[in-house]
Amino acid sequence: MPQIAFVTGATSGIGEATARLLAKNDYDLILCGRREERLSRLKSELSGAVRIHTLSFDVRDRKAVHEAVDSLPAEWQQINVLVNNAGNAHGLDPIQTGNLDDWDAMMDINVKGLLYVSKAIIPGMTARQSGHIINIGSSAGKEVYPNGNVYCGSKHAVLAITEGMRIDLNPYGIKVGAINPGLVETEFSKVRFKGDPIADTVYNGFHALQAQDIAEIIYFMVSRPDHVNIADLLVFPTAQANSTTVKKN
Ligand code: NDP
Ligand code: 8X3
Repeated sequence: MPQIAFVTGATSGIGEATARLLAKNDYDLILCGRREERLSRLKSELSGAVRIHTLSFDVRDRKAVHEAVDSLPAEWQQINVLVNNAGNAHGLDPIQTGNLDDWDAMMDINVKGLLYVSKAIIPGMTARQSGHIINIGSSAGKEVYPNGNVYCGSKHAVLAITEGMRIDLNPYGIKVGAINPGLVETEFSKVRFKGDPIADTVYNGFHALQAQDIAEIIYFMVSRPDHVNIADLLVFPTAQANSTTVKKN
């Protein structure tokens, strides 16, 4: 029977690349995001050899998350893999001038949204005593950089929650791991800089990670044998040494 993967943030970037790669590797997919037209397009494109089910909800909305997961038809309920990927940075300001709406967005989406989705899906995994949860953290969850304050806080929280999940779900044989990427060229900077043209310059002058690079790591993680759990991965583009050191042409 094909495995079922539930991918949040599948409408662009890392989530979309992961959806494409898992589909190529015979996973049936539950794809989530707010932009319904993108979900429908992806569904038409990927359906065929594998089955695709789409769910449109905002991960900040606790009720919507639970209603979406509860709405899954019986044949979609045995979720083998959860990729908690939905998230973004909002703004890049010093703490003293930070925007409260940006702070709310980052904590509500990156931290609480991840928790709501996990809370809805984990009971099925504990009941079946199997499953694999992969949380997309960030190098910003391992170190703090100037003006990164709250985004870094949200990703440090993702890492702590990942470790907590791994401990608490250990008796159930559920694998839990995190991938913590550095700079990946996606729509991330467009969101962070809210349409400011500076977003187009972030990946200039060096070869940034691509969404496909992270998708390949996710596939590597889920394709390990049963006794192997990749718990925590930090991955940079070769040009990047840490959050503030990037070798540019
Ligand atoms: P993108 O902006 O390309 O993708 C973000 C995805 O998250 C979209 O599919 C978006 O879907 C979804 N999303 C955002 N907010 C919500 C919400 N409120 N409810 C539901 N879905 C939401 O960025 P990336 O692919 O780069 O980001 C994916 C993850 O990777 C994030 O967690 C990010 O923090 C992390 N990351 C990114 C790095 C980078 O440099 N790009 C580096 C390290 C980590 P929609 O708008 O349709 O809802
Ligand atoms: C995204 C990478 O360096 O913008 O998590 O924080 S960074």
